[in-house]
Amino acid sequence: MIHADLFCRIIDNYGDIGVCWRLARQMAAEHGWAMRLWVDDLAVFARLEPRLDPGAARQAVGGIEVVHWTQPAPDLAPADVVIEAFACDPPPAYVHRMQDSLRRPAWINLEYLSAEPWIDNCHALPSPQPSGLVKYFFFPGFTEGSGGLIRERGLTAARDALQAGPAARAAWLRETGIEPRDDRLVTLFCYPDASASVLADVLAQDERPSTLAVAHGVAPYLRAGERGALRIARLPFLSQPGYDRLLWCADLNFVRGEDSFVRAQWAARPMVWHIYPQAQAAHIDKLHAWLAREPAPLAGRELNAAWNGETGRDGLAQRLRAALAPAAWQDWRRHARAWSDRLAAQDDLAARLAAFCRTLRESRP
Ligand code: TRH
Repeated sequence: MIHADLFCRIIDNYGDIGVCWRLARQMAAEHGWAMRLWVDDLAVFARLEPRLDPGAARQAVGGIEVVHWTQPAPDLAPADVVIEAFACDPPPAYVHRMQDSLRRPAWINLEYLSAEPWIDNCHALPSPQPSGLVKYFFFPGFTEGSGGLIRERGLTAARDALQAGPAARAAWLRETGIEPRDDRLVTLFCYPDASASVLADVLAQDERPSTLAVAHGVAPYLRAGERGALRIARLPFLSQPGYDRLLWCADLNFVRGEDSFVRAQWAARPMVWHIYPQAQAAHIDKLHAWLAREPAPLAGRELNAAWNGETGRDGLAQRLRAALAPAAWQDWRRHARAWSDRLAAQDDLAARLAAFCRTLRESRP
């Protein structure tokens, strides 16, 4: 059995721990790895995983060992595989112990997801360290040449079952506090600078009635209630599987960051991505790299660009109306399914990571 340490430093929000918790569970469940997850902020983690005790230094949750990554760090022997998420640098004393190990661990830096073409050239490259250890880049991505996307076994089948069953859909919506209706369901998870009020205005004036399900803590100025053709519902913070189900139930998903962005692609429904803002507007290149790869109809691509601030509020309203117009909408819907199927035909990230680590371990003494 492979023992792995996965290091997660929570920079902000839920994406860092969201990705790591998902990956830890999948490596254990599908590849039989014994996972130890190091997390520096257990309070944030506990929002995502209510079974977690934020006061415990070490604990087992759902078969995963969770270690509170304090300063100084707990003095633990390195595992066979060491994964640092998003270049978070394992503790120096731990790295010294890696150096001294009889059989040096396979060391992976799990990078941020990007659709940029250079990813394929850098994925799996070695990065020799001053210590003599070698760290390997692992780049999640959309191509066969990248590290792939996190997708649990059985995920798309579970999605298909829910999308094919109106009763199951209605039951799940009720559980989240939304009384199901025969209208357009839009979910909203975005950063504070999104023009969410424009979205609400356009939906309120649209011919077709909509429900806008707003994620916990997002756009607090959008109060629950009805106006025009729009009903606004405020959601509690859902479990990760629960949030997946919500995305599957919806007609259109507004998502953000990294993990919800990937999950919306598995929902196989039209989606709008609010990308995490970076210095020097580096995120705009990333956004366009994804739009160039993901061949959505023009109206969908233009809406994504407008949602990320490339047009003013009027431009956004106009693009929203264009994307929701019946012919454009049907086209976008068909496309979203085809794009999701195309991605799902590739090996998932966990399978690629397991294979990569196997090769690394077999090639060293
Ligand atoms: O929360 P995010 O914005 O996370 C991040 C961080 O900002 C991080 O620093 C940055 O590096 C990264 O994005 C790119 O968005 P993200 O990535 O979508 O993560 C949200 C997680 O929260 C995801 O795992 C889904 C989960 N979630 C729930 O479990 N329940 C909910 O109700 C919602 C709305 C989300």
